[in-house]
Amino acid sequence: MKTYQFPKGFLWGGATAANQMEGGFKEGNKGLNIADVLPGGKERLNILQTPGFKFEIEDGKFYPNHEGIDFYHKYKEDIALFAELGFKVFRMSIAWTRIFPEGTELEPNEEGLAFYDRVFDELHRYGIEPVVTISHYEMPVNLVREFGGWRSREVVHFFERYVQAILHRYKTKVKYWMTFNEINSGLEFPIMGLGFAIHEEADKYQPTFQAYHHQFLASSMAVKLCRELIPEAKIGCMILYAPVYSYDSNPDNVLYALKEAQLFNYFCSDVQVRGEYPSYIKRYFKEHNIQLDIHEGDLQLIKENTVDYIGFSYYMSRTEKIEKKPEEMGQGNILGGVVNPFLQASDWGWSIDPVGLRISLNELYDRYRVPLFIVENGLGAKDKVEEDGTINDEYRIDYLRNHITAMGEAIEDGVELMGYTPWGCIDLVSMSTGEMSKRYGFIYVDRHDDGSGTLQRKKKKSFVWYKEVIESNGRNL
Ligand code: BGP
Repeated sequence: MKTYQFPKGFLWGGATAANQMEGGFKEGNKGLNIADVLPGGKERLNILQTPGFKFEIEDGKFYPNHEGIDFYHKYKEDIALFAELGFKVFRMSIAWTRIFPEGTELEPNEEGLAFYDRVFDELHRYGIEPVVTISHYEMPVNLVREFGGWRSREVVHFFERYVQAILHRYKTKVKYWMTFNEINSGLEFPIMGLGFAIHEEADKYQPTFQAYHHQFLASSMAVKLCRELIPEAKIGCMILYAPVYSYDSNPDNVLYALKEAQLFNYFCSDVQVRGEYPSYIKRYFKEHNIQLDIHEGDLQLIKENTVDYIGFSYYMSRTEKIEKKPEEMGQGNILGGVVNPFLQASDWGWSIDPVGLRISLNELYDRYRVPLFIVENGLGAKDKVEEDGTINDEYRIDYLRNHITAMGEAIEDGVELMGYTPWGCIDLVSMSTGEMSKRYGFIYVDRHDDGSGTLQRKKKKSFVWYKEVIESNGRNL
């Protein structure tokens, strides 16, 4: 088998998000965030994709994110396992609501700040660098209710206060930052990314793009503050990237795929990396009657504060044609598109396409010429614990091996790749289903969809394999 040469100092690790793992949803004065008020199961996907959802907690309902996997209390045990895997970095997010429970306070919550101090110190004890997402689907519910989420320009100021507080506090502890998780996903899941209390069909245009303008300002502000406070740090954007293939060589379909890619894959990173609104979006704005409210100085702020690197998630590719027949659509494929006859799919209908990762790396690097960081990738699967207690997740090893091979090839293509943090390195609550049974981890957590389980951690077969991958810097796959 061919072996690959990964750069010296390559950032191998794993990725998580506060709302999907911490639990302790009311501990340490934490306020409620969006994920805290979402149920699990089929209901969740409906909510994410349907207009009109109101954020309230219903008594007696089970909310999986409330307890997560209890990282809030078990972080020492988990970090020891990450250290055993040999992680160089650990991607996590800070829950905004631990620092500013309602989002609007003038002073940060000391208990929240102290929790992340403990986590960062524990990581450093093992020489693991944290990679911190500032906002990962964790907007305070209060800002959603009172301000309509990112529709309101006022939220930029609350966010700035939050960013000030964490950059200041952790300036000696965190070298790698990212602003908004999968910023472009708001085009698919406005509730998670943009914090819309109500999302009517008409909101797809004017309010959505106005909210994006506010997020771009907030992101640029974070970059600016980061450069001032921690000049040696690197701060990136984070996008959900899925290369868009045309279903066939019909030029109309090819053009359609290109337009979909411009809007979904590139619009946000064009602004955050190139520092200006792209030319193609002007026509889109005109056709959908979108007129952004842009204040003096906004465009300059965006221009002067572009990101250092692109963090992105890669799970699947997408195949598009203009006229889609219902029988051509994939089951549960959250990004839409039609089934690609050349690809297999996961149990959740996400196409499995390692070559697509090499394509993505080439496309992104050609376009932007800034370092890339794969901060999410992996296979969601139902794992079985055997009678002898082992978990033989060969399918996950195959998936990851093929994707790491694609990374090796892309590096030979000339792509500058900083690191790789597979998603859900420890099993956690799924974002789209709100369930535990869609697992990604090297570490199994005994926790089930109905909330039962001991929360005990167990190493899967992939644990041993990934440890060896890191130890050999990607040579032994
Ligand atoms: C990304 C999100 C993560 C994560 C992952 C897997 O979109 O950034 O939060 O959950 O997808 O998705 P899921 O949990 O739905 O399988």
